Amino acid sequence: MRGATRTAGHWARAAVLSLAFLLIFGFSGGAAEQGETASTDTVEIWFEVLAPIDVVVYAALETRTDHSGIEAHLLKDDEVEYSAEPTGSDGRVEFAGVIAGEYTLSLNAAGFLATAVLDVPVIQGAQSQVGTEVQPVLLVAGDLNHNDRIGLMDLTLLRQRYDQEVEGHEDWAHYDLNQSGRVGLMDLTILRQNYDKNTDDDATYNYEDSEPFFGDE
Ligand SMILES: [Ca+2]
Ligand SMILES: [Ca+2]
Repeated sequence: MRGATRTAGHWARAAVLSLAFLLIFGFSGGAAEQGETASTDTVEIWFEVLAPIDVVVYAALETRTDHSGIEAHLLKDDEVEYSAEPTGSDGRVEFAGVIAGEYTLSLNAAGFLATAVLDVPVIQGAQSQVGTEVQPVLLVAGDLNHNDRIGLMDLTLLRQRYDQEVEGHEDWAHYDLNQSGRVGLMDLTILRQNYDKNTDDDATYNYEDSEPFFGDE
């Protein structure tokens, strides 16, 4: 699988595909014994119905031009079903071989509000997409302690490192919200602008209701 780790969903898909091969093989074998040619129409239909589906996501980190390191998961009933590789600088995520259904897309990055897109449909025979290159799902900057709210704790943490270079400090490098190499006035300004924002009210979207989560590609 490209871009995703093997989870329960992967093994379920593998089981379904194995069953499909058995059915196709059984059908063809039975036809051959009776001196007939196996129907290629039937084989094509099976492959179309069971073809793996890709889900493509475009995400972006507010205030940054490099959107690396966003972790993306597809959840069902609060359980992680698929995990993608963290994004590269373009913020693109790809889940491969997803079974049809409705999922919650979860996006996380250090220093940003945890973000969710609810009710993402994954439909047989179509590529699902969340966000576009032009309008990616934006992660809100400033949740330094990752407690789903931008507030006094984050402000306090930023002030503790104010006017310091981040090089060599992996544990708090994400306080540098604009990736300037230093925790400073711009980071403080960004955090203040987003003060009081939280995941429930400001970073939880419903695919059915919200643009730009419909893909147009
Ligand atoms: Ca916080
Ligand atoms: Ca900075």
